Amino acid sequence: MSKRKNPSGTDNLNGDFCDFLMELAEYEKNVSRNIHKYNAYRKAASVLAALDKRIESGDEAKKLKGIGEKIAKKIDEFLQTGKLAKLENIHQDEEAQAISLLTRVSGIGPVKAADLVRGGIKSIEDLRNHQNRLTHHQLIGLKYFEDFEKKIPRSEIQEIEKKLKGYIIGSDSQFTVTICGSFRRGKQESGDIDALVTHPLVQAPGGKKKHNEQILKKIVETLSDLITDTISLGDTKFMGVCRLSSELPARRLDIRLIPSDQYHCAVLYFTGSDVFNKTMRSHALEKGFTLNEYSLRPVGVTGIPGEPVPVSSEEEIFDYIDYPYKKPEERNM
Ligand code: 8DG
Ligand code: CA
Ligand code: CA
Repeated sequence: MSKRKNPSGTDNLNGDFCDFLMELAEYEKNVSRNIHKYNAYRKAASVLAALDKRIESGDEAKKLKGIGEKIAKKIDEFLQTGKLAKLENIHQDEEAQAISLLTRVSGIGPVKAADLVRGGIKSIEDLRNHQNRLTHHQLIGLKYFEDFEKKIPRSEIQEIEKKLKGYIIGSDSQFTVTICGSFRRGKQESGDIDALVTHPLVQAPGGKKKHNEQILKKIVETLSDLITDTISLGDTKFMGVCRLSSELPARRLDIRLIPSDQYHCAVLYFTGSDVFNKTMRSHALEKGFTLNEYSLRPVGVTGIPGEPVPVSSEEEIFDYIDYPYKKPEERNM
């Protein structure tokens, strides 16, 4: 059995089920483009990963919230045969395999991947021979394909964090910098680096875009030691590539510039996990609030959201909606 850990750090006794559910989820997202099935498989995997006992049958699994008839049947099939016919078929399907492969390139989504495969472009080598079909982002994804597949060790992100804070806060002590994503949830490895930055002078959306654009541009300039490529640079978001040293792989880095009054909602949102976010958002709705990456707003009887409530910490958001506070490390659903 797989030695995967579950979110609380103990062995995931259902790791093999989670593995096939996550593989099915990726297939639904990238090949079928069925986001509902994608979410259903991921939800089921997250429920099974959190269990402290091994599931022995589909019927037993079906009693859990988030697992229905179809997934229960797959669990039975897997228990009886050790595999899944559906996955075996997918593995034999050359076109599905090619689409899955191409979506691993940063910037290539399911639609573009299907389009390329239809045009006979099915491998990384094919991409290298047809670079005229790729956008700037996709070209960078291709250039660093091998590097971006490598997970980033926590210790390396800690180094990058030190540098980011040193340069940014060194340029102006009123900046606040938080690395969110799986890093903030305490993971030992991450796929990329999600940095959030705020400053009292950052304008709210609808405010002066040019002003924010200048702030973000200056931030990126102070990081020239670290940043090797820019994918895109706007008034709220930098997407690019950073590298600590020439011996280490290049890493994907996003920097988002957030107005102060939206900072805690943004930190909460970009800390994730996205399954956790979904759970918290639906809890908020039950309590009469709508929660997103920008704000927490009460929803009146008319169903129209009111003005954002003032938020001065992450804990306050939990308080408002009567949700027991969860530390970032407890949000790995
Ligand atoms: P990883 O990079 O180590 O693979 O994991 P991650 O840090 O949890 O995932 P991410 O894709 O970098 O996204 C960062 C957080 O952003 C995620 O934990 C929750 C939030 N988020 C959502 N939905 C989405 C979405 O559709 N796209 C992105 N980029 N982020 C999202 O809740
Ligand atoms: Ca991340
Ligand atoms: Ca990210």
